[in-house]
Amino acid sequence: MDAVKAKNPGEDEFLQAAQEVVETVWDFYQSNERYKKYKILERMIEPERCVIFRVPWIDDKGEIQVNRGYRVQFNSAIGPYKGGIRFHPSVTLSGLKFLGFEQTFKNSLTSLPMGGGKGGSDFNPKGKSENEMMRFCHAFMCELFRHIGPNTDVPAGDIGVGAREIGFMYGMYKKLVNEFTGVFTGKGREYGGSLIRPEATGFGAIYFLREMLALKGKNMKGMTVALSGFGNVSWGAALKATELGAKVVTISGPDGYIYDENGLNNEKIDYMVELRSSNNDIVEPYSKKFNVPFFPKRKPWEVKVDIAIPCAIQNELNLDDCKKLYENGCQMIVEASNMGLTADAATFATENMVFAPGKAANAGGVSVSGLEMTQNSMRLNWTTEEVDEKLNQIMTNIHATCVKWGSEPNGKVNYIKGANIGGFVKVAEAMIAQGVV
Ligand code: 2IT
Repeated sequence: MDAVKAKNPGEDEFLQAAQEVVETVWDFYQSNERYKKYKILERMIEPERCVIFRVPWIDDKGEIQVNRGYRVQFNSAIGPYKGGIRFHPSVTLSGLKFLGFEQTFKNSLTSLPMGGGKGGSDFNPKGKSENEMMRFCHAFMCELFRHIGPNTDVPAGDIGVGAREIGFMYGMYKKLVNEFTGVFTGKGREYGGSLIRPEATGFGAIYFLREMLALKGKNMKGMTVALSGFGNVSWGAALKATELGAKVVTISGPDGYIYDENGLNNEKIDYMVELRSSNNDIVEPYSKKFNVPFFPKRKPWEVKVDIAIPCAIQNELNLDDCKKLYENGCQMIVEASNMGLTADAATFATENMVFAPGKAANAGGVSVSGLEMTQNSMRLNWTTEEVDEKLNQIMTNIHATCVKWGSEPNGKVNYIKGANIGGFVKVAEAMIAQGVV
């Protein structure tokens, strides 16, 4: 790690993700002479390629704006680079390297043939008009198109990038290369998108949670759940958790959180979609509409719940939050966001509760992306039931992989270790087979 730190100065998020993997796979790695001989860990920590580019565009006032675009192509040992595009003012190279690194392990865990990548821009979608969104997406793609392709790199959405933005980016890609291919996932249904893709990350996290509970002889019925965020991931998780009999009592935004004692229902979950499309990035209107308390500038981790599911952004749940949850009787934390817990919080949660890391628990999104790629290659569409059943099976298998590699002598499952070793093995074997490239 000293060498990694020296080579990547100031990249705190990337170093946090790398440190966690190095720590948890270390004993396993040391016990395998081949991995050491081929310097697999050293090579895996170095991205294959990072592209950084200028994105100039013109806003509604006619003024020129300049943003920075990125695509981190982390690892292509087991398939084309695959991972989302994030538009958020917090986007940096360090952030995208952490996400691309995690994505490599996550995609390996899905068992589908996808390498790891991530991209994005420091562009802030908040308050932008539809025309501005389109001009920005087109400008972004005017450079990105030369680095991606259906067998090279297949982006998707992430924070700030939904079906609308994917449509704009896909349109410009298609115009520039003059080819209709499955180069993006998360596409609209009309032009190759998969059913269940919007729900997939949230549904997958709840399927994973169902397996965690089953291992303890429990189920979702009557469990109270705190969610953060009110975007796509939070929405899908709320939908499936509610369907399975749990009571979701919080959602949140950058402005604070709402506490809905009676729990979300279908009408309220539908309203989450409306809130998101307003593009204001605030959750407070929910409290007015449904007459429930709103806690400005606070995080939902102070309420009494059985299960907490961070669904927003990296490091959104710190050690203090984690201790508060624990003291209030929370038994499980499931990361639906990528690296939602700070490193010390993840350690505390693993030691004192049951904790599932994002690269295992939120793999449902990219799994259905993989299924979208399959459908595009076959030029046919599966039904809702077919896709959902495959997603369910993939999440159940990822859980089994975590149990296989993460079971401790005391009977507890260390899901961080299980996910990291489980994801590592396939990529490592493929890299060894392909030689020093
Ligand atoms: O973090 C993630 O796994 C995603 N944003 C989804 C990536 C994808 O390619 O569907």
